[in-house]
Amino acid sequence: MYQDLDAYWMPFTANRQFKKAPRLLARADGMYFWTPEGRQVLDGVAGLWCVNAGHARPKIVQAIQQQAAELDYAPPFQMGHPKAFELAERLVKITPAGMNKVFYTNSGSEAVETALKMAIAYHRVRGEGHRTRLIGRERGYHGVNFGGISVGGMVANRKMFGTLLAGVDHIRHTHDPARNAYSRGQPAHGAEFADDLERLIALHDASTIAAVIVEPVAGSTGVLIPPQGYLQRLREICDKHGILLIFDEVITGFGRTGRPFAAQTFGVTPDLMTVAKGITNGCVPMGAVFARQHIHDAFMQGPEHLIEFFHGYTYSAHPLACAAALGTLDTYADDGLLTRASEMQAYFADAVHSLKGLPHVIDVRNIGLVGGIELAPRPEEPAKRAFEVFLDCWEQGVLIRTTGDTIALSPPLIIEKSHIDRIVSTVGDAIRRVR
Ligand code: PXG
Ligand code: PLP
Repeated sequence: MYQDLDAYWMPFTANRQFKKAPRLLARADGMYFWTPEGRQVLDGVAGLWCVNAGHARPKIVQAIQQQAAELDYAPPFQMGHPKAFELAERLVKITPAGMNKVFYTNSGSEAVETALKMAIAYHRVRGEGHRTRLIGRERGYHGVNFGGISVGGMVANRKMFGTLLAGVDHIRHTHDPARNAYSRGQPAHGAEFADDLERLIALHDASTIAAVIVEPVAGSTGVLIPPQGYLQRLREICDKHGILLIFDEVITGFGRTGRPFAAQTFGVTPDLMTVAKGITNGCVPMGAVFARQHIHDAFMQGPEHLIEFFHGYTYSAHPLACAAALGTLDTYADDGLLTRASEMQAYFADAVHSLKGLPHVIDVRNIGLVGGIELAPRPEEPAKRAFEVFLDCWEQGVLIRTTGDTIALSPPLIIEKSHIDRIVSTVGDAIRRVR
């Protein structure tokens, strides 16, 4: 095995800790990873919320292999290739009604930048160039580029990086454990948190605001489920004031909450939607923005030989990504995976809520195949207790994720009840073992 770990500066990783005791993955199939030594590890987090159909699915593998041999690259500016168009047509068959335009990116972070620029430019092409402000939410995660960290609400991701984007403000988050601890599915209390948007509109005036961006379910900041009625109320306020609503569905997209998109699960349609991760089952980097027809159409004016939207990436609609995405949609359809979370969620909810009452557990949250188990932080050592649970589970052969002192579970959607039992019992044992 190759042992020199020095040169690689790892992303979102405790580099020194990792290099003292590396955790390497060498192979994957179905619900499992294997380490270079051949130890089997059950995947409780779909890689990083992305491998929704499980690992090494044949149709995806073959699609990528064939595409590499047939057309390795095609420039995306002023040129196209057939699979980019085929994929867009397939995607808009599963998006919420009316969201029928697709703009490709290579990651969730790029999808967010694209959606924010689209929103500001949309108002400008309609003669409302004064609408430039962007509103995010506390505890939001929208990737790591400057727009995304500006509208995001994770302090650690923002504080090191200067003044960020100007003209951004944030509504309050929806986490309310005093009223909502141990809710199954959507919490009962907190629709009124959406009214915080009215406060910002009163402060800045609606005519200055381009868009509001939220995750329907906040994943990275600890699995925060929207209170009943909250997203509906956000939608109403945006409509009243001519503000675009952007759902960041990078985690919730492609079946995670029981429908293809969380917009459908919660019955609220945004104007723009960002996706990534599950679009290719994590196999080739890809993201996208879905736009409503009227957003796209607003740009389609002026002389026809001129570019309408000055934006795009060298690798937008990369042939390997498009092929992987088509193989992924086939696999999701073959196995009914875009609705499988709704079939499994009652069993999954019972399992994660069985952890209530264990030492240090202060809340359990769930929706679809997402679970959050929040631990009390150890005094003076925030995040350490959950990280020790993560390490303990790894030793026991189960991969989980932690963010702060919350354990996040987001298994591949092919999961069976026996896997759920194994993941939750391993997490429970680990929680009992850490102090
Ligand atoms: N928006 C949301 C809602 C996300 O969850 C991004 C944007 C950025 O996507 P890219 O592809 O640029 O990473 C994400 C990514 C975690 C975790 O542990 C979650 C993400 C990324 C890394 C870790 O919860 N989500
Ligand atoms: N930097 C330079 C110097 C470039 O020429 C380009 C693209 O042509 C980029 C950055 C952007 O790269 P990408 O399109 O892969 O995002």
